[in-house]
Amino acid sequence: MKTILFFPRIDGSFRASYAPLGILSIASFLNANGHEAVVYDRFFEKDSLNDVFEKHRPDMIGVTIMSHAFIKDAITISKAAKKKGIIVVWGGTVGSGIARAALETDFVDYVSYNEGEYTWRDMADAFDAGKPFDDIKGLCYMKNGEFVKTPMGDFIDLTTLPPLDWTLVDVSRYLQKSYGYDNLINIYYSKGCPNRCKYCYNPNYNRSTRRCRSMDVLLGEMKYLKENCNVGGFDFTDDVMFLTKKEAHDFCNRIIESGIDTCWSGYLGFGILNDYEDYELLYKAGCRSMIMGIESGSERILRSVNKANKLDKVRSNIEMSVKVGIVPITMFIIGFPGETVEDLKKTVDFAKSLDGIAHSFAYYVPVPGSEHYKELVEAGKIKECETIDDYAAVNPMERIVDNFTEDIPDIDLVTVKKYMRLRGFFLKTPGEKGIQTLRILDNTIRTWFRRGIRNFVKISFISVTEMLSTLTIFLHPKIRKKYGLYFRK
Ligand code: B12
Ligand code: SF4
Repeated sequence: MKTILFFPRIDGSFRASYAPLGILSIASFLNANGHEAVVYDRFFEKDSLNDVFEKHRPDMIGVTIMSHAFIKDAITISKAAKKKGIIVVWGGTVGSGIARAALETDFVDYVSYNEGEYTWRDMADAFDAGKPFDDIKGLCYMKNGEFVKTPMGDFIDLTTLPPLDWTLVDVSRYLQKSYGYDNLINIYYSKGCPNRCKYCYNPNYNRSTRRCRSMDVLLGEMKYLKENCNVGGFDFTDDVMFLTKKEAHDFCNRIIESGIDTCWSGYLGFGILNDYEDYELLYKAGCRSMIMGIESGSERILRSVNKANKLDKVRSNIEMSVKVGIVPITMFIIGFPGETVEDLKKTVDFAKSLDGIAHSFAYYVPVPGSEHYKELVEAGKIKECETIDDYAAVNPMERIVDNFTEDIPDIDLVTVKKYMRLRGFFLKTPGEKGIQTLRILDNTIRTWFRRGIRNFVKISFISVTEMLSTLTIFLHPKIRKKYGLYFRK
């Protein structure tokens, strides 16, 4: 069977482009199992869909949906494929959760939910053998007007998957600049997380499991990318990189022993590495920055969302990380259900007390499939989207979709977020030559060369508008006073 796996484009997105690991993994697996699959990233490829279908003549296409923002282009791709009589399958983290609405359209035939490798192989085998897809695990489809969801297959033992075939994408397009190092590419070591934070997709999507890839395969890929694709470092997209101190030490020691001279970053949980030597070892193995989800400075909120963070550990882990030269990229979420003004004040105070660190503040958005989402639907606080157009209209994270807090007005949330952004622009973080703004500028200019002048103009416009909009915090002196949103110490 011939397959094209699409990564849809988001018009006007100012986000950096990451390699599409999910569909790259499925394509690598299909090719290793005797089928033919190519990966097509619509952020870059400019050929018309007709030309693409003429060139590859696929029997089936897959579209990944990992954000609502992908839906608009996914519809364009799918409609064009249906006109050619090609079977259309949607998948991905968001795609899995919107199966019914997708299948109620006339341009999606199947939704493959959760991991796609085995499901797609089974579909391809059945297609070649002229058999129906009815009993294939991990599929949703319509039969006689009824929605059918087949049972989920077993989680894949990731150590049995072949290496990602990086020749299926143009690696040079995805190289990023980050804290103190250049030309880094995203890659993954593990999938999932055993924790049960109420706002996260994990307990539902990965059933709170975590699995790792073969370290030999991973090191082989890293070596290949360094030697052949001008890759300077790696950005691990794992939900959480290590569950135990031992795992972290084994990982670092394997990288050191392999002789791959590289730098890397990833997601680090708190309270796992509590000794200074742990951070020294991470640094020795090439770790130069770590994304850390603090989420809230209010212990009450942390407990209410099932987040295991203890604020004393958060502080000491961050301090040790800074001391060895690993840049902490800290994330907070504001506007959790039930959050109060007092909680928000605690979060602002906590963030400010972590000196010299640029924090990322995001608005709380209920993720379909999460515990919170279920609770909010049951409480009648959110109405589930019904049609695919409703889903396409959701704009996660960029604005407040709904306010579920106890007593925090929208304008307070907006002002706090903007303050943190403005504060971050002028910070100089360890490992960087200049202030944060220069790094943002550098990544923006790169889009000129990678995605063309039109995108560059769009992205520059959005970046500048966003930077300027942070200045509106000065129009709200009362809110600044309420939360202490000042720049002097
Ligand atoms: C990298 C990443 C991004 C990149 C995406 C670029 C890219 N090219 O991949 C960027 C930075 C752009 C991004 C942005 C956002 N992201 Co993001 N992102 C991730 C991250 C960290 C890794 C994805 C990945 O590569 N995983 C590894 C691969 C191997 O797994 P996979 O992608 O899940 O693919 C497998 C299956 O899902 C399935 N599958 C996937 N696609 C398809 C397609 C078909 C046809 C089939 C059959 C199967 C299938 O099979 C694959 C192989 O097993 C995930 C978290 C995670 N660890 O997965 C979050 C994640 C997907 N992101 C998430 C979110 C919320 C966002 C944002 C909305 C956040 C924001 N602050 O704005 C934005 C959306 C952007 C926008 N403008 O709307 C959520 C989605 C939650 C949900 N279910 O709704 C996740 C799960 C993070 C989280 N913990 O909440 N993200
Ligand atoms: S938020 Fe992080 S720690 Fe919590 S379940 Fe999700 S991935 Fe795990």
